[in-house]
Amino acid sequence: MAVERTFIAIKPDGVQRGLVGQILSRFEDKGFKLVALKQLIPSRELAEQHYGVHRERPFFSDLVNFITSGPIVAMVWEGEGVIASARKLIGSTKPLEAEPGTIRGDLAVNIGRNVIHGSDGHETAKFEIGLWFDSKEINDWTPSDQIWREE
Ligand code: DAT
Ligand code: MG
Repeated sequence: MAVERTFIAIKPDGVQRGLVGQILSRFEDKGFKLVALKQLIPSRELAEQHYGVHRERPFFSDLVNFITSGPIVAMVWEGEGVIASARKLIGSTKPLEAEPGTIRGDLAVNIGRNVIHGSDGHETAKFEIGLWFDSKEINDWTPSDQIWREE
């Protein structure tokens, strides 16, 4: 399986509730590599672009209001199959339907406060990474224990 990159963001509820550390740990523990990270309060324009596919949905304005309401932690994670695997770690969009053991399954109740975002495919990952990060903010690096991660 190819090495990929995905865009992950801890939403304002995750930051306000002090869940940043344990969410980062889940991706580190799994063995994925962090290649970019920053905290920011998204502008309306950025939020509307990010959620552009949902523009016509009834919840769009609530979603944009929520995501711009405070700091988020934006990240790029790298690894084999990381796009689909991150979605599994995150769990279903509706937290009450998300399996225990997933981030949403363990840490959230409401769909409008579901703690974390993760790209849902190759094209969206590429689009979202480019939207949220300048290429200079993304680091190519080799973990010193890389040999223990490979077969
Ligand atoms: P995901 O975040 O799992 O990729 P999505 O892309 O379908 O889910 O929707 C983006 C976000 O919009 C989601 O995390 C929470 C919100 N959302 C989705 N469906 C909703 C609904 N029916 N009511 C309220 N908010 C919703
Ligand atoms: Mg989505």
